Amino acid sequence: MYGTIKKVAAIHDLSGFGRASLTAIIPTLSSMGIQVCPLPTAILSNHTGGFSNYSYVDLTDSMEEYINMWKQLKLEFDCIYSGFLGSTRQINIVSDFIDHFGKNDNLVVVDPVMGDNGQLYSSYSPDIIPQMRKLVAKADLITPNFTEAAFLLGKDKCPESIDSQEIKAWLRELSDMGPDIVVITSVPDKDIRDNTLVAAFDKINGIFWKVGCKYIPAAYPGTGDTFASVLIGSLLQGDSLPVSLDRAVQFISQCIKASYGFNYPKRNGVLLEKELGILNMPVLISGYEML
Ligand code: PXL
Repeated sequence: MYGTIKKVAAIHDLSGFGRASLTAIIPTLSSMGIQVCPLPTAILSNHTGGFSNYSYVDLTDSMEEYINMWKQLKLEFDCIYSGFLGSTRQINIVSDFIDHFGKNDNLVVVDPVMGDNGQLYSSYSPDIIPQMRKLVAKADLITPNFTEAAFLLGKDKCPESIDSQEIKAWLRELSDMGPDIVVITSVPDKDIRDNTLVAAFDKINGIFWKVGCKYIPAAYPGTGDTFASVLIGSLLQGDSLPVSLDRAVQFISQCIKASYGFNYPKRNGVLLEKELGILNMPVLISGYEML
């Protein structure tokens, strides 16, 4: 028998420095006992969050041949997980990839990576937004941050905070685009002061969830990738959606708290390597609630 390790096809860029995308996703999922098979979208010297310069090799033209080899190898994946794309043209490639490798019993996750703090990332132009909606329609689960959720919903601008009724409407509207599960991260809570939420909607069961944590004034690039990786790893390990959300929020909070006391540039990312061992500790559920 070949073994029972689960496999994730991870469609993201490789950024050499800064602990974002594949350099965060591979160690996180590997630590959770899951094999990551990367399908790189671009190669950068460093991620674009907080660095004004970076080298950039767009891999759009090599992806088709790479995927054809995977088709010849008849690979099968327990999860397809896409994130940062190297060009708008890659939307069609990823969409075809989902058509070929997506099955009834695997999990298709689209993290519609486009921006943060109300702004698009510098490597993207606004024409990514309508294209990304096409990919979202094919996903079982999406994990936009608050800014990306506003972009997908065509909001003129990203509000400063949002109450529970409104965020539920956002979640429902995003699920109407296709996905069964919508998870919005970094939601600034209007109802509780200094609170940041992860808010989620499970369309099949009609349940809204939230996990809150006290706002920490520190934004480290790459935490969205690590968050989605823990969420996916936990779901693949057989945890429920609220437990998986709880584990992902706890892990990111722990990484931020372990990093914040050290005085180094936030753009270097959280001290992931110090914390990965926690992912193998028994799970203590701490804070999920119904929204
Ligand atoms: O973490 C998202 C991300 C992924 N890839 C690249 C990025 C960013 C965020 O800044 O720059 C290249």
